[in-house]
Amino acid sequence: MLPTPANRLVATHWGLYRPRMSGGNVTDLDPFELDNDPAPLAQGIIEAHSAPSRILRPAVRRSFLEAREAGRRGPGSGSGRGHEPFVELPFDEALDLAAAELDHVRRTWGNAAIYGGSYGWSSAGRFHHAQSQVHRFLNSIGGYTRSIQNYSFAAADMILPHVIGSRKGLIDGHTPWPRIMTQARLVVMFGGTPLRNAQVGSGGISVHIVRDAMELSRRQGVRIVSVSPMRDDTLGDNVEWLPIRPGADTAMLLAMMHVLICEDRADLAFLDSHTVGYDRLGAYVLGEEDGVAKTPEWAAAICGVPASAIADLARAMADTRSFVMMAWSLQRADFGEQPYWAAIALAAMLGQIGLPGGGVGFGYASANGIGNPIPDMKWPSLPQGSNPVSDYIPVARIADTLLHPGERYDFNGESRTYPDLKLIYWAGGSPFHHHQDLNRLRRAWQLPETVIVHDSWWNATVRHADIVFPATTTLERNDIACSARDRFIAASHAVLEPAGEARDDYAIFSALAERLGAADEFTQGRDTEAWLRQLYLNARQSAAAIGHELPEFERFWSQSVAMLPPTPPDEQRDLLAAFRADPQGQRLETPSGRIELFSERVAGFGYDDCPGHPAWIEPREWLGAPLAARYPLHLLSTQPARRLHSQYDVGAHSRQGKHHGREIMRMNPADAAARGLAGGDVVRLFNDRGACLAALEISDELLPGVVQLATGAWYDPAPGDDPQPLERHGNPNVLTADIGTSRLAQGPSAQSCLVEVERFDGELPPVRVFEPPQFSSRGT
Ligand SMILES: Nc1nc2c(c(=O)[nH]1)N[C@H]1C(S)=C(S)[C@@H](COP(=O)(O)OP(=O)(O)OC[C@H]3O[C@@H](n4cnc5c(=O)[nH]c(N)nc54)[C@H](O)[C@@H]3O)O[C@H]1N2
Ligand SMILES: Nc1nc2c(c(=O)[nH]1)N[C@H]1C(S)=C(S)[C@@H](COP(=O)(O)OP(=O)(O)OC[C@H]3O[C@@H](n4cnc5c(=O)[nH]c(N)nc54)[C@H](O)[C@@H]3O)O[C@H]1N2
Ligand SMILES: [Mo]
Repeated sequence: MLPTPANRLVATHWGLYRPRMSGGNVTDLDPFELDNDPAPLAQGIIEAHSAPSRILRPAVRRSFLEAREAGRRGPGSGSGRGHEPFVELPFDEALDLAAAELDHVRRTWGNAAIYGGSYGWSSAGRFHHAQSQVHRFLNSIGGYTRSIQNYSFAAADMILPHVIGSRKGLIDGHTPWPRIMTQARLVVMFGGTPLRNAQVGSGGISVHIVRDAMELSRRQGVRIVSVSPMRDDTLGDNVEWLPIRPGADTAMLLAMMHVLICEDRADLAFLDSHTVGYDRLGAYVLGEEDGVAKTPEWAAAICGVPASAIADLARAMADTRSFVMMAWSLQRADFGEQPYWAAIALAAMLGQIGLPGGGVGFGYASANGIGNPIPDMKWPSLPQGSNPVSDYIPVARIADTLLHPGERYDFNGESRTYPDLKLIYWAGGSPFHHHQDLNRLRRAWQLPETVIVHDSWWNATVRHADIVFPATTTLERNDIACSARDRFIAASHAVLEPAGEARDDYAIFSALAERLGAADEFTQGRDTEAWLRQLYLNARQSAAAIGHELPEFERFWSQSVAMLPPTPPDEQRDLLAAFRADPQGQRLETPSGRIELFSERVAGFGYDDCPGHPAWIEPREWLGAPLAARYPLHLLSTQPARRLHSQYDVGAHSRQGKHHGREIMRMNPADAAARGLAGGDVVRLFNDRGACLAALEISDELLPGVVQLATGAWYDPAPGDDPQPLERHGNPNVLTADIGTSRLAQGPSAQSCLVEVERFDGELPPVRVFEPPQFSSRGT
């Protein structure tokens, strides 16, 4: 299977690239011809291929290996995960050991004791998608405890079905960008539209669309208001910035509703025919429920946006075709369900939901492809089989589960029990990147008997494993890429030999399945090429079902990409337009069939942290909290501009964005002056949960009181047994809190985080995480 050299392609989550080759090496990755706003993220992956931190051979944590060789169970008697050297093993021996661990656990405690949620973005490519591979494998050997939801929008995921009966407007079904920018006159963006985030789209990207959409808004003279603690979230001369205190948007939204109600601007006809609960929510907004009228003055004191600006914006939205956009970040916070519910309620009161280019939608720049007018087609993915184990945990409750097995917790109206997990299997994700309160996770992570990880680099998660398998990267294997939010299918060609002894996840799982008597079920007798042909056949059939012909496999493979046409303007649909046109015939899947501004069901759960209507509930951590007396800065751990999460942090593109080898933290000049800090200083961020270093950039793009430190610097704790070691590299998750958004969603709440910052005057400790770990031979 060989394409002509000029047609070679490599697919990533941030775009398609043409590799330039010389002497068997990749020297450059040129962006795909049709993409006029390509992401520069790709360059890092060439260097990372052979970085010193590449995992070259299977390896086992030393005291774990000693314990097993002596016939002992448990996690080993050494200093613990994340602290010990590794012993490299021949591949077959490591496979035998991993298979024995899986077999022991399933026989002794049952498959439910295996945690295989394995949350994470993996790489683009439908076949070598590591999370699908690990799920398919664990299903083939009897199942596993899974996770539900994601870290991106768990709170929204749970609240939206109660409010509009589905997740439309969150992950799909959005009113397309071109409709908004040609039909609406005013777009209010809570959380802006940071182009840095729109570089990325899960599964891959043919063309980047957000810059074009913003350009269209400028040409059309659309008024854009960005409500955000950060000015440079959105750029353009048609953009006005309304700085807002983080975590306080719900107060502002409620005050806008107050204006609509008191000035008779609420669309009572729409509220009457398409919603329930306006009376209950209205009573709360007017203060009839709790004696507090949610006036613009009330909100201004909370959120910092002037009362007149709040009122004017509400009036302007009522006077013209308007659209409410909200970034996913707002709900990764304490009570993150509330701003989402409030945004829908505001749009409903405006009566614009389902009108051309009007209404509401979420995450428009949180990823490329949201609001992309693409044909409605189901792209193929690797079948995962079925899981005989029914138990699951909400994804962000992993540390709680490990620390509190058997304890009860509330979740979306249910009372559930945390399972007792003995073995953790992770491939394609990095909990020591994505989880909050890493010092707590590190404690919890010591408890299970066995941790098995596949990855390509010695990042923090791998360093906290017992058995490590070296996985190939995108550059080293053939695959097929496509994305639910795009209209391409691409070949991703192997262009390099695997580093060291690295194998595809599929090969590793096939070998384990063989040892565990599940080879046929896992592989179905197919090799990689047979799977790629099968996946492609599925795509061809889906395309044919909607009237599009994709080329046969050989031609596709050599031409490397096939695209479906975009949806023509007259076939593009607005979110909930069908429901607007026919609220009886197109009932929503809520109990009332309508948009629920008050939900009897949610109210019935009796949660004070998520009542029956959108409400202002003071976050545990925000600038108005008592804790702000000690930790007066609100930390926003945004997505990183120079990488995808922690991926390719080892590469040059990401490392060029650091200073003194540390991640850069931005801070307003007033806050820097008050602390005697200068740009370029190495600073220490700290709170009661931990501390990390970062390099200071002073910037008036940020509201005073707010600091920004992107996620994804590989977690690099100082050695030793301090339960809160200094993190040397700039990883915000040593500072964030590991508390569910509410009992309803139990989502991650990373954005609600207070810190203090001081200059770091000590001797600067080196960042060690890009070096391989310490290796030892058996018994030394
Ligand atoms: N403080 C804070 N924390 C956050 C967030 C935040 O806003 N603030 N955001 C959260 C969000 S939205 C998300 S989605 C998560 C992201 O969290 P993750 O998705 O876990 O982060 P990644 O760095 O993408 O981790 C993917 C891992 O898989 C590995 N990998 C890639 N391809 C392969 C492969 O083919 N095989 C194998 N075996 N491994 C592979 C990569 O090397 C990497 O280590 O982070 C969350 N964490
Ligand atoms: N380059 C790059 N792009 C990415 C990713 C990546 O790792 N790298 N990750 C992808 C993933 S998995 C996801 S889920 C998305 C996440 O996408 P988002 O959740 O939208 O991303 P964030 O960067 O956390 O936040 C976006 C903006 O919201 C604003 N904001 C934060 N808190 C508040 C608040 O309380 N109120 C208001 N009004 N605004 C606030 C901040 O100013 C911030 O710049 O990004 C995706 N895009
Ligand atoms: Mo995400």
